Amino acid sequence: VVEAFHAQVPLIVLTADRPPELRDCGAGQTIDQLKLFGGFVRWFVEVGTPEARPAAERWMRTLAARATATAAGPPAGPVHLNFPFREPLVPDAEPPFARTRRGAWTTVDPGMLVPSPDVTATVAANLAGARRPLVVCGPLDDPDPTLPTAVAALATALGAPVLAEPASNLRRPVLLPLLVDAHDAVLRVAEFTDAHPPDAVVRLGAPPTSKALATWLERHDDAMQIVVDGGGQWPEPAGIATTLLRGRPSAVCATLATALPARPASDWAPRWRRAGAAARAALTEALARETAPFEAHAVHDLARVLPAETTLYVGNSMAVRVFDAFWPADAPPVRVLANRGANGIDGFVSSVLGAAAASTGPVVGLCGDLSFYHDLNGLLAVRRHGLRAVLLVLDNDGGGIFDLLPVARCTDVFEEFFVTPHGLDLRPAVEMYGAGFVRVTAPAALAPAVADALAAPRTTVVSLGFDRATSLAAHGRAWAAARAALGGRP
Ligand SMILES: Cc1ncc(C[n+]2csc(CCOP(=O)(O)OP(=O)(O)O)c2C)c(N)n1
Ligand SMILES: [Mg+2]
Repeated sequence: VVEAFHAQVPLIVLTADRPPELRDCGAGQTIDQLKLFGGFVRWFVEVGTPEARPAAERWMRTLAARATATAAGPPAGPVHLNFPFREPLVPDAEPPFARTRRGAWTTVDPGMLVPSPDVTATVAANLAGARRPLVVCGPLDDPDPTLPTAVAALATALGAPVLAEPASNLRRPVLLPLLVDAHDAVLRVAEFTDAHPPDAVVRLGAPPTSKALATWLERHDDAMQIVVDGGGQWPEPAGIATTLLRGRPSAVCATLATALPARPASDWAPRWRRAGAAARAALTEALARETAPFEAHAVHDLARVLPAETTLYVGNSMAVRVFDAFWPADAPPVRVLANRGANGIDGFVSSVLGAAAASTGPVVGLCGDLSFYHDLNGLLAVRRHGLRAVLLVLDNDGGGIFDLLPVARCTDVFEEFFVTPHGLDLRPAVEMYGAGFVRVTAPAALAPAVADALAAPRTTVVSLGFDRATSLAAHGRAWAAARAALGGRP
């Protein structure tokens, strides 16, 4: 519910409850469910005990229509309906009355949020003066098919390079000529970033996954920072936005693009793109030199073997960061999903299998071992609903991400309370649920294992076993290679 609230996923939560007279008086299996999810729902309704009256049915059906419309947004999100029931908790033999009115009781038009013409005109006039503009796209799962073209039109009109992370779902062919590859690696090189300060940034989607990008944008709070928001949210934890433009993102981008005057050719965007290409080539070479596996091998291999129609669900912690840093711009345009609202590591297996239930193409999940373990029970859906997915588990026996934090120096408590290694062999648990299990410990064996899993008739878990210390050192070598390629000091 929390993730759905933050990620603007329409969700209707129906909870069954005791009737009012059994609440708060020692009755078993009864807790206070009123507004149980606090501020994490768009709407809460205590529905009341059912009544066999035509007016009650009208209310129930109107409620269904309204709850659906509220969950659909904008902004989309969870709606919680609490249904108290009295015993005997079984339906009457015959419905009390039958209606002929079918389908949705009330159809709701949410209207369309369009940018105000005078504000976009002002913003466009200000942007017209920008010499060093950027377009930044954070995690976004916007089904609007016109969005990539609109973003491309805006970036072209601005002369701006596009820093679109793979989870923005905007790395579509129309945007590839404008895209900066490996922007996370580029932004780790101070010699480059110091020489390329932006004076205007247009941002779409959730805040960037790359910490290097997020902190660098934060440092430039003197630049015009325009945040485009389609859903009545405030996707701006850094507090640097100069303007928040609300409206359908494609409409906002297209309107701005049209309002911008032609501008002289500049080397600004090509310089970013050349840096990105050099960084990418250096990362790929660095990866090829590693003989022991680490997370980046998994990302690199998925980019090679996944068909374009794949849904790739990326878990939190290192998975989403390494995916962001190592997924190449020319990878297949898979649909990327990630729980980037609350960034929880919980519920991941269920999230992936839920996507598998709703997808026609292959579904692949990429996550850490603790994330996988946290929702092991979610694997029951494989059997129960006959679902097929590939889960690639980055198994470093604990939370590898904490090696990157200052707490890693606190060696007395670090392993036990932060890394929390479990030492488990996941195979028997996975096999208990009827899924296949493959363990890989050499980089060369990974791509064939994933390809086999994609072709297998059942859900398969591919576990990449590697060492946290190896990963840390390999990451260091990869960033050093990218830095050298961009002329940074070692
Ligand atoms: C529900 C939840 N609990 C705790 C956290 C804090 N947390 C963030 S990353 C992480 C470790 C994840 O370990 P793993 O899935 O193995 O990924 P790795 O860091 O090893 O790549 C934890 C506990 C969280 N994000 N969500
Ligand atoms: Mg781990």
